[in-house]
Order: sequence, then structure tokens, then C-alpha cells
Amino acid sequence: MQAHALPILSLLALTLAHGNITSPPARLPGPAMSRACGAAAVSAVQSDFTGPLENIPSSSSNSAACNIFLCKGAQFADNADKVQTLTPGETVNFTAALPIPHEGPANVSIVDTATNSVIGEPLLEFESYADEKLAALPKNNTQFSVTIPEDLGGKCEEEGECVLQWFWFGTSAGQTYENCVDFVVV
Ligand SMILES: [Cu+2]
Repeated sequence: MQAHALPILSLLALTLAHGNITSPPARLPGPAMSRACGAAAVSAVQSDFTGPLENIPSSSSNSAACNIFLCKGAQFADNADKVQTLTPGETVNFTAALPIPHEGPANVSIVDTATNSVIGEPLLEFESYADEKLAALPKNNTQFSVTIPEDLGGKCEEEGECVLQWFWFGTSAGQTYENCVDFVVV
């Protein structure tokens, strides 16, 4: 029974996979997310780290702290060990996995987590990202870098205050992808 179940699970994982940030380390679900968003939301993310926000049941939310559209619901409290210490003007290299591309816009921005608002302008923007009609994805879809602005208006000096957010919307798929990298500037 076990031997038969494994190939089916592997196939499912392939079928469900869409995309995520693999470096720098992005926020993951944990106990704080479970308290904020419910265990079903955590299970949905853990079943496929590359899945879209639309696959996460937000109806299980039991707290104003849970916003699936901010960092996929992942909480700072579960990720305090992943904070990147950066300097103004520093270049940050990203690696993304896009096992199932869906064409659409994408960007990387600095988001103020208290208000879920973008600070300044996006650091990187793609009008057309992850186009499945291309024979091969451009290298900059999975390997790209951003530069930390010289002036963040005094923000992003406290852990948990700011994240580097990768955002991608697969237009025809109607699927939204987000991953957040916690950081502080010093
Ligand atoms: Cu997808």
C-alpha cells in the first residue's frame, strides 16, 4: 500500500507546484500563523510551499493578525531567525523556483508589514513574468537582484517591520504568489 501511494503523492506534488522564493530564506508557516490564521491555512501552505494564495482557506482566520495577502499569512514570530541584516545600497540576490509558470506581472517591493503598504517604488518590476508560452523562461525570472534604497525614511530598522516581498500574479490562471524575506537595514 505504501509503495503504491508514494508515486501518486509525487505526481500530486508536481501537479500542484507553481513557484516560490528559495533564497534568501522566506517566511514559512508555524505556530504563530496557526494561531492567527487557523491550522487549515498552515496545512494548505505546508502541503505545497509553491501554491497560490487562492489555495489557502482564509475563512479559518480567527484573528485580525491574519492577512493571507500579506506574506501568505506567514508571521514574523515564526521567522525571527531568518532576518537578513542589510545596508543601504546593498544588492540582494534572489533565487525563485517556477516549476509551473503562469504569465503575468510580478514585482519585488519593500512592504511595511504594519500597514501592508509598499514603501517607495517597487525595487524590481516585470510586466510579463513566468510566460509559459516561451520555450525557456528568461534567466532573470528565477535569478534576479534588487538594491536596497539609500533612504527608507527611517523605516526598516526594527525586526519584523519590513519585508522584501516577491509578488507574482498569473493572469489567466487567476493565481497570486507571494513570499516575504524579513530584513533590517543598519
Ligand atoms: Cu499555479
